[in-house]
Amino acid sequence: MTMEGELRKALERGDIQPWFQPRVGLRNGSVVGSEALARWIKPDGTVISPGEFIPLAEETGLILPLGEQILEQACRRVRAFQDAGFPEQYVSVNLSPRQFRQKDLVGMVERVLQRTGFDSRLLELEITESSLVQDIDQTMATLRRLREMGLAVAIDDFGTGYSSLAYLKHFPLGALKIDQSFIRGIPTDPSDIAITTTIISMAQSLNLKVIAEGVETLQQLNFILGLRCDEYQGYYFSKPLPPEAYLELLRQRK
Ligand code: G
Ligand code: G
Ligand code: MN
Ligand code: NA
Repeated sequence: MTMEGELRKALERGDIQPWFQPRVGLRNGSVVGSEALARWIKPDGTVISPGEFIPLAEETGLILPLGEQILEQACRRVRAFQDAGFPEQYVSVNLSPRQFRQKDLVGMVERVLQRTGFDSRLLELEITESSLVQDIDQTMATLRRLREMGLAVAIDDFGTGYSSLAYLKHFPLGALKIDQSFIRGIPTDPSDIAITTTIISMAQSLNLKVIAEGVETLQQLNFILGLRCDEYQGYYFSKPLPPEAYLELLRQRK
């Protein structure tokens, strides 16, 4: 079977599922929520990472049904975490540019929230800078409607794209996620230090939440702790986890 055929079948069987990487609040070190990251679980248990199937899903248009399925599964799973005694757990879900521009994105999100009974204030959508700048008027309209529904939109991989800083002022956004490439050079690379420091202070001035991605060492964690960054995620704390393991982690830290 072609890879596309296999992907279609996996989608029908529900073999593509979200795993969850903890997001840790820097104020008190608690796990405040997670980023949902898609995994293709083959019938033999092999786990395929999104880098290997998201690009194909994008090319073939399968990203639209796949994206809806991941969003719905993420809301169902996190709703279960909430019901299990963690009522404030939120989740952040990635949207590729094609998903962000899909006709009726807002309606799709609304229907998923209804089907799952998920609180819109606990859902964040991650888009990249390239999604923001493709059609400014449409972007503004979509962001406004999402904001009215109570959702937050975060800019993912911030600092690696080409968006104008002026957009940050005009678009109703919720958060910036500092790209892991900048965190990697901390605490030794002077450019990465300057960029990270600047992004955090700019986010504060614009009243945006700021999240450091790809934190792998204690030195990196200590550096951002000194900068009043809001949250971090990365292998230093945890890799993305299957839902059962994520819930277990929440329970152990309670
Ligand atoms: O989990 P991992 O680090 O392998 O993810 C690799 C890439 O795949 C990242 O850029 C991530 O944003 C993207 N990705 C992961 N899950 C999803 C998803 O559910 N939808 C979309 N559109 N992209 C995803
Ligand atoms: O593009 P996006 O930021 O959505 O992708 C997140 C990706 O980064 C996921 O594939 C996730 O598995 C990966 N990731 C998360 N934390 C770390 C980390 O500390 N180090 C590295 N190298 N990758 C990470
Ligand atoms: Mn992301
Ligand atoms: Na990112």
